[in-house]
Amino acid sequence: MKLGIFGLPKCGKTTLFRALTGHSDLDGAKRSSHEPLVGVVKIDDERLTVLAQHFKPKKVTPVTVEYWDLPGITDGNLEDGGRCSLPDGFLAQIRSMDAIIHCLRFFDSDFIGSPSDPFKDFLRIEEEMLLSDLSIIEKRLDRLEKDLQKLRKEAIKDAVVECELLKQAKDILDQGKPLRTFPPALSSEKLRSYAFLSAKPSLVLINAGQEKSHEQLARVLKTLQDHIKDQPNIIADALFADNEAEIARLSPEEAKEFLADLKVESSAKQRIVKTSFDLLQLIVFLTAGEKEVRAWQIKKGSTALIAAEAIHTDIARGFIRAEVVYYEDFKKAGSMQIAQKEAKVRLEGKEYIVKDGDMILFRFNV
Ligand SMILES: Nc1nc2c(ncn2[C@@H]2O[C@H](COP(=O)(O)OP(=O)(O)OP(=O)(O)O)[C@@H](O)[C@H]2O)c(=O)[nH]1
Ligand SMILES: [Mg+2]
Repeated sequence: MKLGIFGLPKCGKTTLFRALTGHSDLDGAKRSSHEPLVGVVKIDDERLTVLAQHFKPKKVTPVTVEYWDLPGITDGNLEDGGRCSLPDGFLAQIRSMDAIIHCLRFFDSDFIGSPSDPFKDFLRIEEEMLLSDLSIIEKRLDRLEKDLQKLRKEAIKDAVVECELLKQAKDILDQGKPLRTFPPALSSEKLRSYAFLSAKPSLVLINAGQEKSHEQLARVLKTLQDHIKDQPNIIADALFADNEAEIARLSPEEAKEFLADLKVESSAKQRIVKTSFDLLQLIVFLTAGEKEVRAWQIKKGSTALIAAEAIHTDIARGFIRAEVVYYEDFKKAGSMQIAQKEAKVRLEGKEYIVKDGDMILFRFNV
């Protein structure tokens, strides 16, 4: 899973990146460069720990998340109604992400001119995204309309369907609405291949300074949440990224103490991973044996065949059946033999819909 962090200059992207990845060795030179920073984070999963105790495998492999700190947006002068700009290279990078994390500044600083207004910043960037999507659509429509005369008969039907969809999408943008509110932008293969920015799964994160109270934070978060409440594919949350970046540098024991002092249960890092899974509608299934105990991520609603394919195409090709036991049932039973005796191990076929927490053993034949 690749998540790209972006936002206006100096909104706290790199601080957020550090909070999420625990990276601390970011010197000034690296920070100011326009190269993205990439951090891979292993997702803590208590289930893997329990399974590892049981199977004593050679290897334990958790699911990982890749965070990308994407500099690149430049800011126009607000007073002049200036536009922020999303350069092409930056757009290409954003399009290759599974989801975007939109970082919003909610701290004031002597070095940054304007006072922070997260909601206003959100609207500004969203507007740029709409314009970027609009320009793609207009170019494509232009091309398609020219091509229509030259196309072979069979290809014409496809082009007409695409044209129609693009025109409807353009209408939505012309009304100032993001494409995530246009269902075909999420469901149609044709439109999805454009990777429209305003339809991309988005996690909007308000980065609050320590001087802000929880009440102030709740208020701006609510404004944002009210604004997006009827939209799919977007979730808003808030955090104190500076604090969280400190926590991320501590040992697990120290972090626990620090969190207890702040009277919060878990770090934002864990919460944000969970939110990202929800946003992307991902679930985890598990495989366990003496060689390896491993967590795998797949889309919610995936069949056993797709799960098999996530491991290896050979397993999918030679699929015979899946032996499935729900993790909690296995844990209660204490061993595979007992789980089997209690009839908790089921034999499932290719079409079985995998659930979060299923432990699966694939039987296959190659
Ligand atoms: N007061 C305060 N300052 C913060 C906070 N978060 C980040 N900063 C400061 O704001 C400045 C910018 O933070 P960065 O995390 O580097 O922001 P950025 O978005 O990565 O900046 P660019 O990559 O240069 O666009 C730094 O000096 C941070 O120390 C915060 O919560 N409160
Ligand atoms: Mg930065």
